[in-house]
Amino acid sequence: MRIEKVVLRKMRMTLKSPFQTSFGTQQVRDFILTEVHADGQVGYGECVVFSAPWYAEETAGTAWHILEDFLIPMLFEYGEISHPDEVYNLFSPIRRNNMAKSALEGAIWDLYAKQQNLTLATALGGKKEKIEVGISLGIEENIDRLFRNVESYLEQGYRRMKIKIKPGKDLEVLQGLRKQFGDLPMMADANSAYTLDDLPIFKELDDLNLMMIEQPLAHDDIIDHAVLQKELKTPICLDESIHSYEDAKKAIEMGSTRVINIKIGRVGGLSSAKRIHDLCQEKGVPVWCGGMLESGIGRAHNIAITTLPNFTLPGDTAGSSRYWQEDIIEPEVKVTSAGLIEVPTASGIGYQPVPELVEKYSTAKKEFSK
Ligand code: OSB
Ligand code: MG
Repeated sequence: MRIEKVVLRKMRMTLKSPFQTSFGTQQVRDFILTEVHADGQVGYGECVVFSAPWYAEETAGTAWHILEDFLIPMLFEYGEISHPDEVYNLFSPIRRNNMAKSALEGAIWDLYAKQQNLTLATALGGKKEKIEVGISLGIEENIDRLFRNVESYLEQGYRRMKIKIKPGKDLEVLQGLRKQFGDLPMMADANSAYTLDDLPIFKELDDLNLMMIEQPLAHDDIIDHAVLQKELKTPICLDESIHSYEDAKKAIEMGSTRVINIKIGRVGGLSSAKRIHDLCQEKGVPVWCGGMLESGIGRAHNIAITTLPNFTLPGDTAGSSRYWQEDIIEPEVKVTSAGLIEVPTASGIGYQPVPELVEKYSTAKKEFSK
């Protein structure tokens, strides 16, 4: 395929309720949608940036700049793409900026799958018809609200709860949930809020039979995580520390992580996500798909990658209604009462963006032609 046109859209959507992590609270989601056009077909991608560089260094502003001034010109310069795997290498002279890269690469994967008349899941090599999902619950100032959230999402079918923690909102909260909800599959995500000085807290968390503790220490660390992992029976799962195949390889070899959260945007696209998946499978490290509070477009990509066989743990890809009053795709992503999402069977990402809704939530649009 030869990409003839790229469309970027700045999007602004508002979450149903504020989402609090150890690094801050957000309710307004500023992100970018990408379209790539070739041979009369369109592929869609989502750039999963936030408005501020708290989770990662990229923002909606930096990603737009990198897309407009570097990646899109490189793509037009390149010419014929025979397989989307080529795009990761094409973009490799640009350091990091993985979410910007992934937004274009994902759209190219969608377009490629549509041209082959395959679902994106099948094009990636996935075989599952249903995927198992969990839900990520933010920190709540009012603890009763968190308990009510857990109860209500359990009723809706979600079978695994991820609870955000930060110093002062950790042990007591999780002990309370354990007491109230018994052996519910539960894990914690610290988003880098702790240091090795907090070992006593981790020792106590270690008695709660958590599925894993996600990114307890610094976002750029793999050494201290290895030290901490040796002290714990609970697996550590890295999120923020893993940006590439090489990062995953080093963290596994160091013993810093026993599970990896794969986010397509954080690792620079679907091809990279797939390589990390394959490496983890080879090393006996289970993976799951993380979330970035995506719209339906990004969510559809997450569903597709989760069909690969080593995504053996439920991910954070909850249904559209957990986030949005109205999602921008048709049909919405639905979670069954058994905590499953049925993988769509239409070609490409398998969901259609609704033009009026995409328009409604767009704050800017720019077209680029070769
Ligand atoms: O650490 O996984 C994370 C949301 C924003 C930034 C970072 C994270 C998260 C989540 C929510 O945990 C995942 C989701 O529901 O999309
Ligand atoms: Mg995380």
